Amino acid sequence: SPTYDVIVVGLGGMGSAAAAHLAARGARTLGLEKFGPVHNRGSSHGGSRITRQSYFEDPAYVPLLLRAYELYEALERDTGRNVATLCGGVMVGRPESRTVAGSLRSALRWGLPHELLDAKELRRRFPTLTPADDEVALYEARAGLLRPENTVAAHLQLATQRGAELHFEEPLLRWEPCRDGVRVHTPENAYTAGQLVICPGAWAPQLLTDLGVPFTIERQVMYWFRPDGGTGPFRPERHPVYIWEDADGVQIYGFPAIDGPEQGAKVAFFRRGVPCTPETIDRTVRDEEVAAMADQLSRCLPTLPGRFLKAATCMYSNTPDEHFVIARHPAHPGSVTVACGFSGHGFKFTPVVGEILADLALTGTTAHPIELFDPSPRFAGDTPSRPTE
Ligand code: PYC
Repeated sequence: SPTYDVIVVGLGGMGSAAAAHLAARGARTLGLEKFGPVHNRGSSHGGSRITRQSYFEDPAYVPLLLRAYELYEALERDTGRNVATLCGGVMVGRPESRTVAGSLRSALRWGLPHELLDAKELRRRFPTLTPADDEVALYEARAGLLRPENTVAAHLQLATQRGAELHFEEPLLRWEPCRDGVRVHTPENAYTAGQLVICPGAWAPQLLTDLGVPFTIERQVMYWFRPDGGTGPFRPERHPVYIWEDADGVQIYGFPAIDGPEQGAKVAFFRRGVPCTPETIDRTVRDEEVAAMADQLSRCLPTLPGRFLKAATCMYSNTPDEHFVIARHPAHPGSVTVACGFSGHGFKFTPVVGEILADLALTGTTAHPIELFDPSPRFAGDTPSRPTE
């Protein structure tokens, strides 16, 4: 059976980046993907993702973001594709909210350029935003958006150009350790490799049963609206991306109108989905869901929900603490590396995760700071935070 240095399972955001970085280092790389290239069945579609550096989740993410930004530029240069648009971003809420206080903590800890705006200044700069008087914003000029489909396509393009073999519509059935590494079975063939890199996305509960991480897969909805008065004030030249936390801790996030007036502007709830599985996720979006989003927007971006255009679903793969899992597999530390549990905030890291996975697979270690993502100390005794179907 064919033999490789590394097999990458899953060619979505993370796996496509891993394949590109592995191939760039000269590794004989096979990528296996259950669906076609750049598909919309997982967590790497929907036209836009936020990127930002003043990271409210934890300052430990910041060095990785600084590297990711360098890699967005390299990816654009090497492929000619548009990956990142740094239109600026605001993190809005009460000063003590996780969104504002956490962003400020990271900005100060790492000396990142930022401005604090009070409600009046926020309204003046961005008239579509209507904060309450006790809300503030951290503005970051280098925040912005990524194009997820272009990013995946760019990494697949580089992987292929650099000699990786990519097989689509070829799902992993099972794998087992063998004398020289791992043996991987698909409906088409069996392959052996020294190393296996598993980037399962929402299929983590099925593909990583022995990892000991209680994942919760969540259905999320993205909404596109045409604002009252048109998309003019929402053009990316004048409108930031935003994450907005209300007094109850509910977060929404959204984007400028990046695809012209007909396509409107995208907005969604952040971390507020319902448990699902990739097989049973309900892809239809109900009127009540659209109404709930319009109601949330009426307080903070009242012109946005002028006319509902469309909605789409995707999945988050949550860990109980919402931090990633990127590590050698604790049960197979010599031959298997995993990247999973990105908990709804991973896409912006794809190129640097690709670099880390290539480090781990080829050398067993990485110079990047990934201690936070080690699953071993984190989940002993945990059960899924919410029941899955
Ligand atoms: O990571 O910035 C982010 C994000 C916003 C909404 C979902 N993820």
